Amino acid sequence: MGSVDAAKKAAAVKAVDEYVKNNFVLGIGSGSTIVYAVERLAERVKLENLSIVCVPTSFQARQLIIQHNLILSDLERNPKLDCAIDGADEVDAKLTLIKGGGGCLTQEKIVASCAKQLIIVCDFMKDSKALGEKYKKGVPIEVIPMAFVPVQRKIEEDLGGKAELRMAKQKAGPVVTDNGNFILDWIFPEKSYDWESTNTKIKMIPGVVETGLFVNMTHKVFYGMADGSVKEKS
Ligand code: ABF
Repeated sequence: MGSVDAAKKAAAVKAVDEYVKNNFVLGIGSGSTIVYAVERLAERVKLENLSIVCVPTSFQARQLIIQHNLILSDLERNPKLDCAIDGADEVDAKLTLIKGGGGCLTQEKIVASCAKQLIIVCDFMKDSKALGEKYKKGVPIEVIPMAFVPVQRKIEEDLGGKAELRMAKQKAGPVVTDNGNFILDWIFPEKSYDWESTNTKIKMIPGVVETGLFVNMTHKVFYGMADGSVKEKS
């Protein structure tokens, strides 16, 4: 296992060990780090005979829950979560996140908004002073397909930069989310932003479903470090 994967695993294990308690309803995020979190969760459920109900944020998360024989639920049955554990593409000094590199930002934000605490697990490469410093692919924005061109134009005219339609591998067509929508990746031009108001501006554009900016939502971040230790920020 490489040092980045070991870092992801260390962060995920620590977060699950510190935050998951018996009888929790738990949001399960998406991405590669969350795989380690679900593995640890399954281990603890077995060893400690825990009763944990899991609400997925994506098709991937749902598959992980099923593969590990964990209890699968949804927001209809469990609209209130004790905790959500998820990954991130970048975390700034105020714990504002860019999420959605994997295209599941809308479900991830909905699940996080239903949780008492959003716990982020990631490797040291996601830790930055200002968004854009580490993650170069921009802010993911989920849009209704018929609106992608007007949304692109409004973002570029009002906020500057470039809002690129995310394409599938080999440019076979646009990436389609689990909700049947497209994703624009907004490459933003400035070095520093008021992310709360920027997020609101983007969300007000008709056709925008959700943004990958998570502002004031994070309770704690576990960063796995290259030396195997884990740094925590809240
Ligand atoms: C999801 O997975 C995201 O919102 C983010 O795009 C990504 C992080 O993945 P990884 O853990 O693979 O870095 O949580």
